[in-house]
Amino acid sequence: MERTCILLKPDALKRRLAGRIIARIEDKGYIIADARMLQLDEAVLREHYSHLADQSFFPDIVKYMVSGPVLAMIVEGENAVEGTRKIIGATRFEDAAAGTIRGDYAFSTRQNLIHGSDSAESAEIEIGRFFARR
Ligand code: DAT
Ligand code: MG
Repeated sequence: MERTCILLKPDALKRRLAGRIIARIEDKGYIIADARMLQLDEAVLREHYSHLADQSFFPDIVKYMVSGPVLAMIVEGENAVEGTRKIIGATRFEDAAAGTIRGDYAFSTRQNLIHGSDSAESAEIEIGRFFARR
């Protein structure tokens, strides 16, 4: 059993895709172990996206990610980190295969609907970051 941290980003909620995205995660056999709506701020995004802080597009990511609430979830299952990233699809929306969440719904790389942790270690850090607050 492994845990991962999933965020449904502001565009997923604004476009009312949350139900369909969660259905794909559940259909694959994963369990939604916890969930909460969060309004993120720049400080937490600087931590969460520290690997991108030097990129020219970083301010745009922050602007987008604070534009509305996100739905943070703890998702559990065998190989949950790798398995959910397969369902999510590639970062660049042009590269995301049909049948993946980004491949089927995203039309922008910045606004690519969903975050999934990239390792079991980052999953635990992210769960601490988003589920210890408030
Ligand atoms: P992922 O979300 O697939 O783990 P990442 O961690 O490399 O990808 O990047 C985090 C987010 O930053 C990504 O979901 C969308 C945004 N992003 C990454 N590369 C980008 C780019 N070249 N242009 C615009 N946004 C980008
Ligand atoms: Mg990432």
